[in-house]
Amino acid sequence: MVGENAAAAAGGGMMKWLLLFSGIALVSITAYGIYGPEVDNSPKILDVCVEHSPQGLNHYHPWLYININGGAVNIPTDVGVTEDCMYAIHTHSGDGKLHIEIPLSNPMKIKVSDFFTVWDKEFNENQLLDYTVDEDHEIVMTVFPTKEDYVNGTNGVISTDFENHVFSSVDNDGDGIADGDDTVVLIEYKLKEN
Ligand SMILES: [Ca+2]
Repeated sequence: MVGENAAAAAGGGMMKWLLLFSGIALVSITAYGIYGPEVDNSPKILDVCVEHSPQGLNHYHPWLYININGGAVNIPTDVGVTEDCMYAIHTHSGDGKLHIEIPLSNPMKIKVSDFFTVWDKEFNENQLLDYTVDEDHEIVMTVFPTKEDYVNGTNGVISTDFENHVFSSVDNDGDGIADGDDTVVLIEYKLKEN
C-alpha cells in the first residue's frame, strides 16, 4: 500500500509539473504573440504608389540629414518621384525634408531603409552611401524629437536601430499629426572619437 501511495503521489507530482509546464508554455506563447516581434505584412515600399490628395492619406514630414566626414550631403529633390510612381516616402525639395504619405487603406510602416531603397543608396550600421565602417570610422545615428531640437543640438538620442528606425505614423501625443512629423534623423559617418 505504501508503494501504491508513493506511486500515486509521484504521479500527482508529475501531473502538477506537466500542468505548470503547459501553463508556462501557454503564457510564453501568448506573451510572444502580444509582445514579440510584429509580423510585418505591409507591402514593400516599391510596391505602392501614392497620389497627393487631401483625404485618405496620413501625411507627415520628418527630416533626414547626412554628414560624411564633417561635410553635409545633399539629399536631392524628387527622390522617390518618377514619371510612373510617387512612393510613400519621397522628397520635393533638396533640404532634407521627407514627405511620407501613407494610404489610410494600406497602413504601411515607413522606415529609414525605405527612403534609401527609393533613393537606391546603401545604409546600414556598416555602410552609409559609399562609405564603410573601418577601424578608424564609425556610423552614428541621432534622432531629435523636433527640427528645433536639431538646430539647437538638444534632446538628441543616439539610435542603434539604424535602417530599421520607423518614422512613427501613430499619434500617441494626440495632436492630430503622426508623431514622426518634424522628427530629425541625423546620420553621420565620421572618425571615431578618442
Ligand atoms: Ca502626434
